[in-house]
Amino acid sequence: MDFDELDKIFIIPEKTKSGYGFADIPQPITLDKAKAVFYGVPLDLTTTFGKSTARGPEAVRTTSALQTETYVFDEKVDIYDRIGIYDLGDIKIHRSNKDKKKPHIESTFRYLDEKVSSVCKAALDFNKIPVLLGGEHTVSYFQIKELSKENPIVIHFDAHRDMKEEYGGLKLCHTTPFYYLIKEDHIPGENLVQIGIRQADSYENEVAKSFGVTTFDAWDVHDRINDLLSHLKKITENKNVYISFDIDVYDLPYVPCTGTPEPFGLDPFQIARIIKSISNSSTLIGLDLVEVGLKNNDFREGVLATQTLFRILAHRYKTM
Ligand SMILES: [Mn+2]
Repeated sequence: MDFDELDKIFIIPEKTKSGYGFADIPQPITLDKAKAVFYGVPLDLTTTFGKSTARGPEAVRTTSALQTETYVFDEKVDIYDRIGIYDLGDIKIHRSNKDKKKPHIESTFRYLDEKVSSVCKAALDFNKIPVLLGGEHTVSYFQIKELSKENPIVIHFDAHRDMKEEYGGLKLCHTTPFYYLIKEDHIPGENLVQIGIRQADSYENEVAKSFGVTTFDAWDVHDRINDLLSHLKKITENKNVYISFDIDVYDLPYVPCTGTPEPFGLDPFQIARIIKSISNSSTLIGLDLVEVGLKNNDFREGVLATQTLFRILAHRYKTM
């Protein structure tokens, strides 16, 4: 699999709604020189409450291109001196003009499963890190499934477990990906760490426990962050690491546009400390940042998402 063969599945960044590539800089980075490949999946199909995550890639591209500097202040490094980033664009999603009927959802998911798998395969073949910008959290399922052969520790930042068995009559949807990743044996529950959780039903909590998932809920982060930092450092030593980041892990006032903001959330300093605790001997193999929204021209969430991506990518991993 080659990236050239994938060309036709993408809308190039300049032709997306944003009109910019991620963190556009004067000297363009070639795919050849890039270590991280960005791509957007602007899907908002099964979300039920706030609807705006289809504009996530747009929010991130626009703020990263127009507002944020590429110098990562606390890491004292320019992001491009640490890691080359190439933006592939958005996966084309053919929208049905019918309302959201179930067969449409299923066929869209089948299509995305195939396309996301192809991007991940190409990334692995060429030793690059796929960075998926959502879109609703369902899209993470396709990427993690494909990368699960690398046996990563999966670090999942979220207000929600996303571990329901079904929701509104749907199996795979934005509240269920982690249930199916474990249930279908793509990742062992013991390899999943959920951080910042503060909304789940009792069934999800039981499922997480029976799967052997490690949880540091929002109160654990608030009350005993040092336990989390030392745990993360230890379990990621010499391991492959995958990060799935739902922007709603941040506290409600930080995320004005996401679909299901929750109080009692984390602040950016806590997130930065948690990211820094990942072992330097680990290898980042993939990343997704999902549920970023854009409403009323409010780009605050896009800035936060961009700066979070910069922190994750500027962290020192083994192969960088
Ligand atoms: Mn969430």
